[in-house]
Amino acid sequence: MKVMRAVNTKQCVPIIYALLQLIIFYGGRNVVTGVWPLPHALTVFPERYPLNPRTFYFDYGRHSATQQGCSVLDAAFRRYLWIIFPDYTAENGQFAANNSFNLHISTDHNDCENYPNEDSSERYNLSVSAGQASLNAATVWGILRGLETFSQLVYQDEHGSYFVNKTYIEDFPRFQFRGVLLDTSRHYLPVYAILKTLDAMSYSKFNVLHWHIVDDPSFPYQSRSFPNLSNKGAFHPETHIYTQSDARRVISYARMRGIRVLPEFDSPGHTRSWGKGQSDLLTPCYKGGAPSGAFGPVNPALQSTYRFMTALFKEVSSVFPDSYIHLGGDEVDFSCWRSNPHVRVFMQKMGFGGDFPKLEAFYVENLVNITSALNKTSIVWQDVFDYHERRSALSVVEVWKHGCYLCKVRQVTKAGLRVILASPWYLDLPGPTHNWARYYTVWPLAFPGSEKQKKLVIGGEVCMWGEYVDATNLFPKLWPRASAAAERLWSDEKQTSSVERASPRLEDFRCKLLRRGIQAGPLYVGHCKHEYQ
Ligand code: CP6
Repeated sequence: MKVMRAVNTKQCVPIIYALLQLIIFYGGRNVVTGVWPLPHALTVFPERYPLNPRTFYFDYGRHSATQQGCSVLDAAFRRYLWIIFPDYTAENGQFAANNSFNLHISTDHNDCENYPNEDSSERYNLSVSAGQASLNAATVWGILRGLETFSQLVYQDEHGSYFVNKTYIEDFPRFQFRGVLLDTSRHYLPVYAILKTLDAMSYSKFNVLHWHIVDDPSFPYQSRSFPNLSNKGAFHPETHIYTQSDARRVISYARMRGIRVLPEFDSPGHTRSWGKGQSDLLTPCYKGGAPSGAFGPVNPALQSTYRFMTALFKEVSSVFPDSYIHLGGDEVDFSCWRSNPHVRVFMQKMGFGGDFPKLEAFYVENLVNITSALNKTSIVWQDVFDYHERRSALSVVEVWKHGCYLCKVRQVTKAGLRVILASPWYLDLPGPTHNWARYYTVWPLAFPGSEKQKKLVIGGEVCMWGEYVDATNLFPKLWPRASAAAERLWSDEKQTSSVERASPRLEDFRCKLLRRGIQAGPLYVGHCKHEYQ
């Protein structure tokens, strides 16, 4: 069965949207209010089909490039069976349906054993009709997104019977990079909390976990080449670390959900914990002509620093398969460098004079070269862009500072560099104004610039910095507010510009998260049919 006619999306969108509103409005209680994030083209018809969990099957189409044995999809079928039929056990339930229902999967490529990457297509078409549905995509990653959508279309009536409406969907992400930053240095997050976050991310179609794994307070990454970094630098050398096998587990769990894992080893600032297990790495600060006993950023004046970084990043790039690596480069305090006579002599020798931003730029450029020799694309925080004179040496810049962040996006794209936007999505910050609507009403491309510039905005990321966050409050802080950003990054902006229209859909989605075991926080007064147990 042919899945979708060719649709001129631009023309049909308002009509489809009006139709959808109508159906939601008149459909009554039994019609599910929707999919989050909103698909680009979605038509839900009033006809509904009963589903019976005992006779519901996933199968691979005859012409599909992937067939049974595809690790990513076989595992996804098992997961989604439980998600689609949450209270199903073999004994319970009177189900309205006797007929079977088949969800046919078909992909153009066989990429079951690959990792998702920056170019992976996540586009899919889904068509639900009597007794069957067809889900087609170029890649397995598109199928994963489509399975998530299908799972959100299924609902139960007051007797617990399952239904899905006749539906056509054509869907694809607006931005290719849709990330969540987790900070495991300010507080250690147990591996299970990271895995559960990956589950929740897949429900909102996020596709990048930015793992801010080390920072000033602790160094939980257990390095094979430099075991003292975590032996001395972690909060606890055995219980508060991530072994290589922990990291591999996170990466593999993420892959199964179409999520990339992008590690950040932030330097030269934010590295206090590194100094505990690696002597002569940090800059000794001076006071009154003598070392004060305090240490500052990584010492950029020593050859040994670059030898160490080369070995560390070589190891890191063998553990983390993603082609991106985050080098940090933010918030470097120059006072310690300034106090150190050896650093000043080095600067004279290099012709930097007293220009400390030049020294930082020199340091970061060395790291960029180290990582590009390892075939990695480096991301840096915007500070590096601001300091750098040779901006062409950089590739991806993450904009994080407040104020006119779109001015910065404009400036970075004008320099021909790619941008990830984080400024409007700091979810760790408290306050009554930090409600979901604040994260929803962000317009990443609302800056004056050419089409070429707009294309350089590859996406955005919600940041969950860890100062006030650990496994006790991570989930209600992240969800469902991160989902507001997820819709901004996935869906068409014109169709999703209204907070009022989004509100009941997000309420509904939050209840779905609870049903799936994610402790998503309440948005406002109300209740869910199935509250968190
Ligand atoms: N840690 C690191 C942080 C922050 C940054 N880098 C940060 C700065 C300001 C705010 C929130 C977080 N905690 N390593 C800046 C990118 Cl408001």
